[in-house]
Amino acid sequence: MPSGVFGRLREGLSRSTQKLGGGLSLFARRRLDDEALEELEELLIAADLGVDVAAKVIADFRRSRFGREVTEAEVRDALAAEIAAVLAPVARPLAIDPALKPHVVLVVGVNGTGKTTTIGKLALQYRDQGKRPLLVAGDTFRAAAVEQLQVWGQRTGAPVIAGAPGADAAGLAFQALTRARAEQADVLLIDTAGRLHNKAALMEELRKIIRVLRKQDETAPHSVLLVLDATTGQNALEQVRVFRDMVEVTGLIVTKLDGSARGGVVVALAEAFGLPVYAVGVGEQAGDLRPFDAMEFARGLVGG
Ligand SMILES: Nc1nc2c(ncn2[C@@H]2O[C@H](COP(=O)(O)OP(=O)(O)OP(=O)(O)O)[C@@H](O)[C@H]2O)c(=O)[nH]1
Ligand SMILES: [Mg+2]
Repeated sequence: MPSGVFGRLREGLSRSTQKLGGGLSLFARRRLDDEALEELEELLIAADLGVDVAAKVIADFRRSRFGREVTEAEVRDALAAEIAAVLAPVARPLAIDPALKPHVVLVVGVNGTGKTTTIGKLALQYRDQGKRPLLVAGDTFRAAAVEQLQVWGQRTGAPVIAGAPGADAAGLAFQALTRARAEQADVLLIDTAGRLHNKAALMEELRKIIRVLRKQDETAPHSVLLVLDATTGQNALEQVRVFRDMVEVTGLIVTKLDGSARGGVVVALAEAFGLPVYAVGVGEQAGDLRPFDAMEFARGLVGG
C-alpha cells in the first residue's frame, strides 16, 4: 500500500494506468506494424492524453520503431519519455515575487474543483517557508464558503479577510489589498465563486475584482490561478477556454489526482495550452499539494 503524497499520486495515476497499462501489456514482444500503432493510438486517446499528443507519439514511434519487435518495457519507457517531453515545459512552480508586498494571486475555477482547499494548502506552504499569506473569502454568496476558508485560516495560521454574506467581492478584495500592503504581507490569496451557470455575471465579477485591485497596484493580480478537477477529464480543456476568455490565466493547479482515472488530461492540457502547471492536488489534507514533476508524472501515468 503506497503511503504519503508520492504514493497517493502514484495510486491515483495507476487508475489512469489501468486503462493504458492493461492495453500496453498486449505489446509484449509484438511487431510494431500499422495495426499495433493504431491500437496504441486508441489506447492513448482513451487514457485522456488527447488526440494531438496521441498522434505525435505514434508518429515518433513510426519513425523510430516501425516494423521492429518491441517489448512492453520498451514501449512504456519510450512512452514515458514522450509524455515527459510534453510535460516538462509546463512544470513550473508558482513563483512568489519577494519584491511584491503582497504578490496577489487570484484563484478561479468552476464550482467544486478545489479552489478553497487549494488556497488552504498554499497558505500552509507559504507559512512553512516563513512567508506571511493573507486569505480573502471572495466567494461571498455562501456563508459556508466563508466558513470553509476561515477553517483553513485557523488550520494554517493565516489571517482571513471576510465580509458579511452577500458582500461585494470586489470591495472585499480592495480592502484586503489595502490591509496586505499596510501589513507588508507576502502573498494575498483571493478565493472566488465559480458559478459558471451564469457566465456573464461571473465574468463581470472577476473583471471588477481585477479593476479595483489595479486602483492600488496596477500590476495586480500577479498570478491568476485556474483550479481544475482531474476527474472531469476532457471537460477540463473546455474550462480553460472559458476562463481564458474571462481573465488572463497565468497557470493551472490540477486537483484530485489521488482518486482520478483521468490523469492523462494533464498531458492534453499541456499540449493544448502550454500553461504552467504550478502544482497538483493529491488529497483533501493541508499537506496534499505537490510540485508537478514531469518525469515522475509521466512514469506514474504509463505505470510498470
Ligand atoms: N481527493 C481530493 N479531494 C479534493 C482535492 N482538492 C479538493 N478536494 C475536495 O473537493 C471538494 C471541493 O473542494 P473545494 O475546495 O470546496 O472546491 P471549490 O472550488 O472551492 O468549490 P466551490 O467553493 O463550491 O466553488 C472538497 O470536498 C475537497 O475536500 C484533491 O486534491 N483530492
Ligand atoms: Mg470554494
